[in-house]
Amino acid sequence: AQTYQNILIEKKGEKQNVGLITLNRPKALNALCGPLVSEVIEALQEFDKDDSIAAIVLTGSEKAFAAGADIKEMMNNSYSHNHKHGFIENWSYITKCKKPLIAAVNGYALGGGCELAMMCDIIYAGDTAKFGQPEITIGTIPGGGGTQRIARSCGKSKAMEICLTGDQFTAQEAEKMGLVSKVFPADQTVAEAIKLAEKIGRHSPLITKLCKEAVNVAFETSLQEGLRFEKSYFWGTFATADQKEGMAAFAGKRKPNFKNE
Ligand code: CO8
Repeated sequence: AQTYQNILIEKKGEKQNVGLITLNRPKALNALCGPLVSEVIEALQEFDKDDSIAAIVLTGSEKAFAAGADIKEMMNNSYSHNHKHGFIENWSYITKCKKPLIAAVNGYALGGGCELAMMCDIIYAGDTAKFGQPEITIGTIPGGGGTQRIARSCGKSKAMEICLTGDQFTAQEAEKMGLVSKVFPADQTVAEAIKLAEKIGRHSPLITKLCKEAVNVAFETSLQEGLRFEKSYFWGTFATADQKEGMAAFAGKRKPNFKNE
């Protein structure tokens, strides 16, 4: 198995079908240095390829999901360096994962940490979680999707308030504004995220991937184009064995046995 310096990798759940990635750089509150992000991308790609894995959970510690991009690592970057090396462009690989990716957020999710959570498909938060985009307070702006993803999920006023003040906000506020889907006592966040992954994992892996892709299209196209995309995938599911199995199981009053085909 691969050995990592900044993350831990486990298989969880009754069927060991949930991939768990734990950010593990406690000295820097899981600040997202280059090597850490590369390891997250590699681990995600491994789990995405692994047929025994149905869904993936990404978490940090109880103190910090991640306190942002690594300020000390980037503070002396120049514009031309960032441009030449595509600084943090590799982050977008995280959004290329085909399997459901759930963030289980406890503690600080600031700057790049908040953006990393928002790259995931579903966010579960512990009741002590603190979100925020503090980049403005250190003379920069969000660079990992913060200005765009908050605007799309919470609207203009919230996005402006969060990005222009840099103020932290609580898990409860994040739930109210639609950024996170559920809040739990902090010591249960990861277990609940694993349970959610297991529930999703009972469905056809193939159909699950199509469904995830269809929802994501909602954030990238007009409504008409999105509806057309949805319809083509919906029709397309009827070319799969798992659609035949799912509907036959319903009609036969039995549990489906999906084959990922
Ligand atoms: N980068 C580097 N080191 C950090 C970071 C960080 N973002 N956050 C914390 N650390 C380090 C501290 O320097 C400290 O190290 P040391 O012990 O060597 O001094 C250690 O972690 C512990 O931190 P604190 O002593 O500050 O812990 P506190 O509990 O007092 O405070 C806070 C916790 C409030 C989270 C505080 O650490 C803080 O404000 N951190 C910075 C938060 C921030 O501004 N984040 C935004 C960074 S900018 C960004 O993310 C840009 C995104 C760009 C795109 C992202 C794609 C990757």
